[in-house]
Amino acid sequence: MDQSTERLLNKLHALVGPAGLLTDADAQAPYLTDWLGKWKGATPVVVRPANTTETAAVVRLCSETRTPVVTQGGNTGMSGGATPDASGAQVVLSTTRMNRVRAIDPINNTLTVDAGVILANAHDAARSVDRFFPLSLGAQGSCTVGGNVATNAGGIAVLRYGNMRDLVLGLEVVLPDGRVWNGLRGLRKDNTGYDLRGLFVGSEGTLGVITGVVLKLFAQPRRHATAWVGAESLEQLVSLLGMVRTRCGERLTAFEMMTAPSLALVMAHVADTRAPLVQAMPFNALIELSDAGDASLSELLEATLAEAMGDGLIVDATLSASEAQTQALWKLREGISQAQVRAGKAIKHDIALPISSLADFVAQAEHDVLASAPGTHIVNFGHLGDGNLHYNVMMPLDIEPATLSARTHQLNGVVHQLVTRFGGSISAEHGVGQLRRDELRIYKSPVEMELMLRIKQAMDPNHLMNPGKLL
Ligand code: FAD
Ligand code: 2HG
Ligand code: ZN
Repeated sequence: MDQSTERLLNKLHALVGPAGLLTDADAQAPYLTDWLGKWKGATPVVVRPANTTETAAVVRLCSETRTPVVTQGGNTGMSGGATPDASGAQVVLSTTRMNRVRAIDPINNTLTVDAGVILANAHDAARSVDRFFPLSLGAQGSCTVGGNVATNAGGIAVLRYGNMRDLVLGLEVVLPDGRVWNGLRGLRKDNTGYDLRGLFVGSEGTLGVITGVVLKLFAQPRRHATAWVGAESLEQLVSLLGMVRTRCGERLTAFEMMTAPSLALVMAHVADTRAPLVQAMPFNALIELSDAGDASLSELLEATLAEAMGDGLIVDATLSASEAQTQALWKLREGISQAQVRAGKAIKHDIALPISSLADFVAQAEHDVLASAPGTHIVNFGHLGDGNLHYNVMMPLDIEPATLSARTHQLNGVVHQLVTRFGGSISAEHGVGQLRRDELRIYKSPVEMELMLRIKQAMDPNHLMNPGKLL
């Protein structure tokens, strides 16, 4: 260890104490790679401040010593945003010790938490006052509220409640020079200038460290109805989405799509999964209604699906009859990421398209991907109700790194050019991180890139906050 690193570690030790520093290689290891095992990095130290004051002191010290900072929450991100680079110069700042619920206000319908609070614990806190926080995703047992803000996370209830951007009322942020911006307001209306809060949503650790969040709460749903349906084509599922929206209104809470290969993959690689009791079909959807009142949702969903079947939109459907059946259906959907990790290397595309273009896009993409890489296995699933597909292409587990890299480059070009032609986005909900950083320049306009770079320059002139990510 050189002298300047040793001095830095001594100063950090004085700021956060021994419980706040990890220097041992084994203890650091989980912080130096991502959930997918795709990126690996190095760091002189993982710092784990206990509160905003300590975070501010750490960031100020890093600013004075020109030390780059990589903020990390639950480390479940899918774009490599929380992994330091291999230089060994970047300090990892983990928010996981900042895990207090600060305040709950059931009259204002707000929950104020430290940024390191795990999403599932925010759900529990809301439930403790008979309220509901709706952001819901497969990683909710590990991801943090701060990470959800920093990536503008989406998940399965966006079509009803919006993504994280719509669910955050206020933020507290440690700025790159160590000052604290206290924007922890629980207001639905506040037209006092530029939307600073909005700037930090989706900023992926490049503009500051989020330390506190005010979340919007909703009425706790009391009734649920869940169904699995099978259809011949994606056009039919898109029409069904329109019909369910019209018939069921805002009670429609989730509309998730899985192709037959996605379903086969999860059943082959995730324990205790079995096919739903419907005919095997090329396109399947998991639909959920929920309501805070007493309406009988099962009857409503059953009648809607019977009409859809009568119209020839779906071939078969089953309504969940118990909580256990509902969990089993959701396990099929939420196990797909894990199944992909076990089955091979996935070349991932987290894309958004206008819902009206989804079916044409998928037909064309299948043609183009198979023409470019014959025999390839496409795993296509996602949040149909948001026009968000996880359009992943599987490669074998033992593929050579150079071959994987060439294939990734080739297929990213094929899929993303088509996404652009259809007016879509190359990153719907997982963020840019390292994964899409270089492609961003191709698919965003020069004006957008320049505006983002100027904001970065104004807020972080020394480029110390998560360098090498997003921009
Ligand atoms: P991390 O992975 O630790 O960090 C992600 C980014 O945020 C990094 O750039 C990091 O620097 C930055 N960051 C983290 N905390 C802070 C902070 N306090 N201040 C500033 N910057 C910060 N995502 C979805 O949107 N929808 C899904 O349905 C979904 N499903 C998933 C399912 C599985 C099984 C897994 C593993 C992931 C899934 N994800 C999904 C991706 C991931 O869970 C989300 O991106 C989540 O929001 C990341 O939170 P985190 O705390 O783990 O952040
Ligand atoms: C999901 O919707 C996540 O399950 C992960 O966003 C998607 O693994 C993926 O590609
Ligand atoms: Zn998703």
